[in-house]
Amino acid sequence: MHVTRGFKGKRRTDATDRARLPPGQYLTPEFPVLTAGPTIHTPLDRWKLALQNGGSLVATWTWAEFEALPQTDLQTDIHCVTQWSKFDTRWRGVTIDDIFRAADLAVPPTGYLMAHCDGGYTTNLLVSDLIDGRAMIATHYDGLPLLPSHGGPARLLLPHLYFWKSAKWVRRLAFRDKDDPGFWESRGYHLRGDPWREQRYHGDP
Ligand SMILES: Nc1nc2c(c(=O)[nH]1)N[C@H]1C(S)=C(S)[C@@H](COP(=O)(O)O)O[C@H]1N2
Ligand SMILES: [Mo]
Repeated sequence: MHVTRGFKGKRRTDATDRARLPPGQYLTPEFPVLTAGPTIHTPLDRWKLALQNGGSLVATWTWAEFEALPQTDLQTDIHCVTQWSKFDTRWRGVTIDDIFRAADLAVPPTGYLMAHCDGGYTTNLLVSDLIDGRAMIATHYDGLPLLPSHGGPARLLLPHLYFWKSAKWVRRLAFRDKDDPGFWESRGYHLRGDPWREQRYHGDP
């Protein structure tokens, strides 16, 4: 647990904080909003999540169907490539494992996937970065429905990669044969974006 009260507790927390911060990051209590373009407002009765393989549809969920999938709570640190990190953010949603399970996908058909969002944002992902409890589609933050500014009604959450990978207003996950770059990745950012390896820009190791 994280101790934030009292002088001794504060000093101990500071040392712990540094160890929890990836290289080049600073800690903020704020929750900045970063969007390339306007905030999207999608009514729930028009919301659907689609899982695709190439051109073909594997599965879709309406909002009601999606809400009926197993729900998982996750408390985690998040790290933006613009150098802010935020500790102990609390999310609720459906893990990608449970989404694949609901689609009867015992074995993912490829190793790559593109996330597509309302508004046109995309990000490329390795399937291995999405499974085994690493990622979810989050619908709640801090016990409340996710605000539109933070990607509500539903966003991807892969906290172990830089936050640009956590696509807001996600609507479609599409398996692909190769790791084609998404929105930021085709504008000079790293294809994977591991904050602990400081994979910020194209060409970083
Ligand atoms: N659809 C969409 N998702 C997005 C973005 C975006 O512009 N559009 N920005 C990304 C970036 S760069 C970051 S740092 C986070 C910011 O999430 P937040 O606004 O909830 O902090 O969302 C990511 N997901
Ligand atoms: Mo970002």
